Amino acid sequence: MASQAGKQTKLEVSSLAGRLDRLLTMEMARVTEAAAVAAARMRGQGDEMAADRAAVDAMRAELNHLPIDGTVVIGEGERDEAPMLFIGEKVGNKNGPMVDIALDPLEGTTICAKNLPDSLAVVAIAEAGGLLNAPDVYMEKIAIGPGAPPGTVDLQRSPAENLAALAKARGVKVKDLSACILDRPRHARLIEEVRATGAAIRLIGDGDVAGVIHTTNSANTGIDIYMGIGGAPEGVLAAAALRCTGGQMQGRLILDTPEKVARAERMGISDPDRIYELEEMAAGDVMFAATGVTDGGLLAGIKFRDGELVTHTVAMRSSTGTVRDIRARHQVTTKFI
Ligand code: VTB
Repeated sequence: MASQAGKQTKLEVSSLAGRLDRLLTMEMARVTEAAAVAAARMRGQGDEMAADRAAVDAMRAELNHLPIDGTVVIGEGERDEAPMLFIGEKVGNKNGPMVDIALDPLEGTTICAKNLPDSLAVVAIAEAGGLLNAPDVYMEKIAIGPGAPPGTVDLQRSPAENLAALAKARGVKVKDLSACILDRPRHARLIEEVRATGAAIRLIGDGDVAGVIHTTNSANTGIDIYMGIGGAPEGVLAAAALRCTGGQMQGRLILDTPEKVARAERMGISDPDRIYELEEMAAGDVMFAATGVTDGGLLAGIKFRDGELVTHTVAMRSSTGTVRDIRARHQVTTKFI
């Protein structure tokens, strides 16, 4: 019986890899488009909660059309703190494979509330068991784009050592590099150390999913490396994106209280100091989609025009490495109002 069940899972997984993910990648774009449009109505309104709620409602409705038997593993929070899209919630119409879902209907609620750059609606899908079940704690992260030799950056090395290794790999000087870091008091020392090397820094207010993804296209974004401590859920989402684009990333959960260690243990994490490699945060076949809510370096924000609206989405999958840049003009129907 057990081996029968094992076979079944393998079959499902191979069909996900071979067929369904082609369709799902495009369907995921619809999911993030809907969430982004809903949130965009709230841009600059100063109401983070309302913007998030609008995005959550829209994303959930769209997710339930997908032909998947999905479980949210990275969501709006744990069951008792989030009314919808909580960790463990089942989504999809069940006519499809079992998959893990990581989502953030509005990554950068504050950015959206102030209408600043790079707030996104984001979803990632992986084979069941493929995404790290991270608790909602902080994660120390380091990420670079594709093309450098494996192991070029490492959380166990100093910022100066990592920057020197990246500069060497790219054939540039350290002072030619640009690091993206969240503007937080906890990063005072990191910022000082990076400044001492002569590298440039882009301090961002929020939005480190975009911050990490920026490293994969440094020619356009001007960001070569992401460093510092942000949310662990955002870390898993960014890892899913990097699995598709190529690049390197490591993450270490910050489990600095017994309560956090216990929460992580309940999610199956036994070593609180473990450094997760990219493939350990997002394993197997992975798909990722993000739609811009506000204008940013990664994606344009939603544009409302007379009778239509324009969305800008990136949709990608790891099995082929295809990165689709999708600009869509939608007729304004009741669906989007
Ligand atoms: C970061 C940021 C996110 O959470 O992950 C941040 O990139 C971490 O938390 O956009 P703090 O704000 O406590 O530093 C977000 O701001 C999203 O909540």
